Amino acid sequence: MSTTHHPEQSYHERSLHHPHPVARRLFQIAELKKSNLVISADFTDTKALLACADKLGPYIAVFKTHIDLIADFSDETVTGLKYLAEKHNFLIFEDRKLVDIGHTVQKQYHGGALRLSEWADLVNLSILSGDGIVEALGQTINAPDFPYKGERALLLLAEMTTKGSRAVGPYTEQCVELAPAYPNSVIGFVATRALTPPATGAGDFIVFSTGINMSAQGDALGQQYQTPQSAIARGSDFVIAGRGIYAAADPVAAAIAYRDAGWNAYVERTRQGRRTFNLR
Ligand code: 6AU
Repeated sequence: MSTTHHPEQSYHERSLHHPHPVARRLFQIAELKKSNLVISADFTDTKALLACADKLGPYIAVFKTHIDLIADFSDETVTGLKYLAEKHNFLIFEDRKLVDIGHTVQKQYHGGALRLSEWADLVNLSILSGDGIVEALGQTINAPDFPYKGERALLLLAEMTTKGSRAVGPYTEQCVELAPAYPNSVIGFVATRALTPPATGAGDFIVFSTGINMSAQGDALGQQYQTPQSAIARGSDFVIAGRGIYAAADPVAAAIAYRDAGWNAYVERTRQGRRTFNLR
């Protein structure tokens, strides 16, 4: 492994230079709310999902859903999420992990039972099936008659947090190689660390790190955690926490603590004006 140091910019500066409008909005929200926190709202009914979005909305940059967990998913879910995203100024990230042939994912994403394109600013996908999935979803979100043109973007699931994850090595490297070919759709990665050196404008890939918890090391089913400080120090841009926040005795206090930990770590990193990048 070789470690190099690269100059890097603040969220504000990145919001000015990023070529994709969704990325610019995300950086603006982070800067405005002083938050790089994403709540992973893994609830199973609409009422609990919307209550979480309303209660924690002020402290987060992004609200992450697993919409297929919502047993009573309906128009009310969609309308409520869109209303609260507007009210609290956050983006919505559907953690759908699309992975199939292009023809199928287009239908899973646009229309279908879950209507992801209507309400999810961000959706993630795996490139296990190759480039076709990225090409297909890119075609959908950039089609001239797509109603949310310029308002939707993709994240590549480049690494996973679980013990024994196979999303490593050549798989991760292919995510990094492929992303620059899709500047109109791919804005970043789900990964445990920075995968590319910092860049301005084109080539600025935003890293979302999950597996974030300030008090646990993991769970009984293979999840492995790092702290917000560790993820940000390793070059992550946004930290995703679920049970560490919503299962805490006081979720608002937990959200504030995670937000402050993530933000302070970011301030510290950008104060140094550079971040470490480990090629491996
Ligand atoms: O903080 P937790 O452990 O309660 O929740 C972690 C959330 C869950 C997972 O489905 C998701 O993050 N996740 C992901 C994502 C975001 O794609 C990838 C991964 O490798 N590990 C992981 O936990 O909603």
